[in-house]
Amino acid sequence: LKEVLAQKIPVWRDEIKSFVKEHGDKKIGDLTIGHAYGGMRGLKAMVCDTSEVPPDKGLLIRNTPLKELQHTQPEEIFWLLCAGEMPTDEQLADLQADLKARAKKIPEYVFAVIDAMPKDSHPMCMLDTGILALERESEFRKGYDAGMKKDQYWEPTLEDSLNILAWEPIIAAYVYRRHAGKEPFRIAPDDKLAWGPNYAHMMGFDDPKFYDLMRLYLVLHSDHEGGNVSAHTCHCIGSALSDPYYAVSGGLNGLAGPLHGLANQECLGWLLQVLEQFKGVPSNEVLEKFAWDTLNSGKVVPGYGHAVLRITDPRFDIFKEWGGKNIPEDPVYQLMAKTFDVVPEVLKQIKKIKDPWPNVDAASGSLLYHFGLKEFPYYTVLFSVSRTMGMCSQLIMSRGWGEAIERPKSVTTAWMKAQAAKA
Ligand code: CMX
Repeated sequence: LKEVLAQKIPVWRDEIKSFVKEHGDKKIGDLTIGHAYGGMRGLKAMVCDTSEVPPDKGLLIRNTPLKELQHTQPEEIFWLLCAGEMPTDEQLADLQADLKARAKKIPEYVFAVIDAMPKDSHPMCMLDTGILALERESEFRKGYDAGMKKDQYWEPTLEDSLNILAWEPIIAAYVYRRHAGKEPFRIAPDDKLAWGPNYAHMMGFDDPKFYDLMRLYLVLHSDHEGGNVSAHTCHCIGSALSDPYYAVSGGLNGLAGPLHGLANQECLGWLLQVLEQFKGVPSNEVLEKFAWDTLNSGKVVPGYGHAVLRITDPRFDIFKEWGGKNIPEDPVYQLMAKTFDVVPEVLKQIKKIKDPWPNVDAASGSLLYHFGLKEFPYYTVLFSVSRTMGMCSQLIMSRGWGEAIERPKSVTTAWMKAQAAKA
């Protein structure tokens, strides 16, 4: 991968530099007071080449629709995110062997750091702390301290990223077993398994169907362009030339929010509450009333809506299809599928909601639950392991073309009011 990027990155860098030199003063949009107070929604003010999310199409990874990538391995997706093309079989085997070799070198102190935390600390906090603790290993920081040139920044960023990707499933599996009180807390990796199935194995799951679900889960959550909270946070921290351990850990802290990655835990809770209250899958009418009750109590219906998408999330479709093939009789799966018929029609009646359709989180939890992964607070950790591929590939790209430190200008409400009066 490093050899491929060494060919491509200088070309991309030159292209971007001359593009910005020639067109840097051209206007690409208008900025309103609403943007500044409204979470900068839709504002085109950052660049991400690894993936994009057209509101009417959903995720494209390097221009390829996700549905065309659903049978791949996550390692292939990481390659695609970084290099812009799929690896050959030989390149894939090389990356997989590299990750396995790195996994063997995980520093032992990370487990002691996690062991110092109470067992009921949130799994996301344990994971983020583990990644942050490993910052001592950063090749980027060592290179920077030794006076590395700007053109070389991407190389140790790749090196750190590969170590993080090799080590994170081991830490995440340890967090799972420790948090759930399943001894032994550590299960050795199986060298015969690929990255995704190996993670499942280290968590203690060895059903081939679950291996496949984990593979799919890690593919589907890998990236979602640059402006979402986790990617943007990681990008912002990285722009200060903080190394990937700082940046990824920071991004994951953003993923831990209930409006972002934590929604998958909340969504499954919502489905189980329905099953418990109605002693099984209720009728459409009952489900509709339950959705209205949720909304009228001031809560969101988790798993529905999106800041960018305006269609059913293709990741939801892919998971739903996988469930239909593999676990069609499961009641939680059946309820999840039924909510798809009911909830959008309810949300469409609320004018302010721009997207009434399900996002990825509406489906994932029900599938995990079927296989016995019932510890909801853990679900965002799975999301994190996958999203690390996106965050790291975005960091490698940014360091590759020498992106500037982020520094938007904030203004006061008094300034905004003065602007409004002038306009
Ligand atoms: N249930 C109830 N209200 C909803 C809603 C839902 N599922 N989706 C949006 N709304 C509300 C918003 O809370 C907002 O209300 P206020 O103006 O009173 O604050 C209003 O509708 C307009 O929101 P929007 O412009 O359509 O959507 P946003 O970009 O503001 O928010 C999101 C997007 C995902 C946070 C929101 O749809 C939501 O809270 N959904 C439920 C949680 C969820 O599934 N999150 C996971 C998203 C996937 C991810 O990024 O990880």
